[in-house]
Amino acid sequence: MNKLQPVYIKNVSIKDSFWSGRLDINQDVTIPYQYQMCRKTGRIDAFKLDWNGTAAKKTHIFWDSDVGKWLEAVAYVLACKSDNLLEKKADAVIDIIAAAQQTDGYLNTYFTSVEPENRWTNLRDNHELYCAGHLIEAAVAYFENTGKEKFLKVICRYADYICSVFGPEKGKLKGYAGHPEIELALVKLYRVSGCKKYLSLAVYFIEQRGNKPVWFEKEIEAVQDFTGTISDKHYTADYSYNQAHLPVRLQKTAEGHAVRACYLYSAIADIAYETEDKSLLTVCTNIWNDIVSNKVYVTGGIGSTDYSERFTIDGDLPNYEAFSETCASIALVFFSQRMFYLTMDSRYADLIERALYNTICGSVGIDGKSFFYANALEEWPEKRKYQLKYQGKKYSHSVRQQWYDTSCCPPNIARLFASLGSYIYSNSPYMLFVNLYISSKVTIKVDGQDVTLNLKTKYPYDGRVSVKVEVAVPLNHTIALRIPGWCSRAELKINGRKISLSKIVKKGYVILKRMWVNYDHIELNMDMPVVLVTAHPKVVQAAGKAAIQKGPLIYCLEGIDNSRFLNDIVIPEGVVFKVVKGKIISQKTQFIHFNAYKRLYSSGSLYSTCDVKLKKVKVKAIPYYLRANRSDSEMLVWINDGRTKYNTKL
Ligand code: FUB
Ligand code: ZN
Repeated sequence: MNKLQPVYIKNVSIKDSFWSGRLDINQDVTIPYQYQMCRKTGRIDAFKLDWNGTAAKKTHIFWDSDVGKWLEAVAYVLACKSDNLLEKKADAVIDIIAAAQQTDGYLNTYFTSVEPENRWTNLRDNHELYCAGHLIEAAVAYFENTGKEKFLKVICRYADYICSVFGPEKGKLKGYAGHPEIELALVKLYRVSGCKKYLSLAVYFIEQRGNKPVWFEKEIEAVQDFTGTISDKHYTADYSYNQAHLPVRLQKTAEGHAVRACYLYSAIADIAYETEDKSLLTVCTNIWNDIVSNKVYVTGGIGSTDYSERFTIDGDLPNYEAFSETCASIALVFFSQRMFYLTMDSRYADLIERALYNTICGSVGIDGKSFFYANALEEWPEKRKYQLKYQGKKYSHSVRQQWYDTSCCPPNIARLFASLGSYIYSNSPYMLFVNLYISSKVTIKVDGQDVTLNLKTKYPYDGRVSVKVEVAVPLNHTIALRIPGWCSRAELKINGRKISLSKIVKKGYVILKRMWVNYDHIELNMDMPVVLVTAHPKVVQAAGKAAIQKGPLIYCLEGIDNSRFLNDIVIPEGVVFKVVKGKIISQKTQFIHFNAYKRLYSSGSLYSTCDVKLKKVKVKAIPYYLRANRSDSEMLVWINDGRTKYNTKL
């Protein structure tokens, strides 16, 4: 199998007009703030295992995972910049975690303090293996990026214990996690330690999943008074909520809880990578194709319904009710990145870019400490407030919050942003890929020789990219630059000489094979006009509508910039878009202005048979990722498309 290797964060330094500010906020505001929240809510102290039986201090079955994600984020930050204060905090947290490890290696706050008798009895709901997975990911990242071994040693002991509990051998449990995560973590642990049993256990978990009778049914039989932690509504039909409805090798479509699903698919791709099992790659390809053909928002969100936070039927992508959990988009990035390593196909990087610049960037406020859990494509604040009042909920997942009871998304954003450097380039012995256009410098070894790429761009607002190649001695190598799916016209020059792209674009990459000499200069110029995107008729909630896109960015309308009732705005035939530089709070951006029509409803009554009249209005659109930073406001991505290309006369 021809496969790519990741480029480590340590080798990439980012200095970018779009990203640097965000990454600084991530390091200086988000990560310290999340530490405080983990402290304040008891998530860190829970590892002290001093629960006294009262509601106070009682840990929760997912809490360990939040601390794990936070530590992982810190590890990536420390790879790029030293930060003594942060490192000290992380080391202190690791000390507390290490002290919580049981003599047999077990390490879980809830099932040590609160329900020790129920260890491994409810894999379906109890998140024990999920929490273990996040601690493993954190320990691997901490070792790789700081060189410190303590956490990794603790975690290897825990993983060894898990290997002694689960597996095909006689006397071991034949179960697997209700919430996948451990599988991809075990592959990471195998890669860093070289210890094969971790990979074998990941493979075992994947191969066991969905075999009949489903393990979770055995759990219910085993415990007479089994009461699932999560309401049984998730399980009425089958085990698709947990992706256990079929053996993994027979799965062809993305099903169930979207985060669980994409963590699982990421692990299947990892195993395909490690074992070179092409049939597992086919499973992943089919599922990924199902997502992009049927189940993804134009903003890169997935898992469209809040009913079980899951994938639903093809094309069911509601706007106001969109669930589109932040973690699900992040998991989709993980899955797509792995698919890219296996295929070198730009479609995967295109989806990473769509999810990253729209749903994920938009899920955190400019302040760095307010987060969307659910990412709607249409907003109606009064309705949200009304729903909240009568649903008896504390907050809405579709309104940015500083923290959540289930706070999986905030630290997931922190770790993804902190690891951004690892998504820009990838490498193989034959080719160096540039995937994301982010101003940065990378140094990679090719045939024992250092090659540095110095990339400069104002992406995502401008399609011009400059890459300078630095080599000590001339080097025969291939550099591949992605031509994003959104780009319909691009031009390329090397050292000022135009190169025709027609014969050198393969699977979405311009393939440049030559003898590179020091300071060779590649210039890629991608046209980035404003375009209107329409949806396949199966996306019923976007019927007759269009979304505004410029480069990788999807735009939206907000009430604060436009008059009320955004749903009455109609994009006219021959619409002309004007791109205007501006700012939203501290963020420099580009607005899109255009003249449009709006329905003029002159009747005073709720319904009327009068002819519909239109009035001219000026409309302003902002990038979707900047929404909801100025006030609660009406918001809309899909706008009525009034371009009359059809002859509608009967
Ligand atoms: O169950 C743990 C996390 O909480 C999941 O990954 C999220 O989707 C939320 O359900
Ligand atoms: Zn989440």
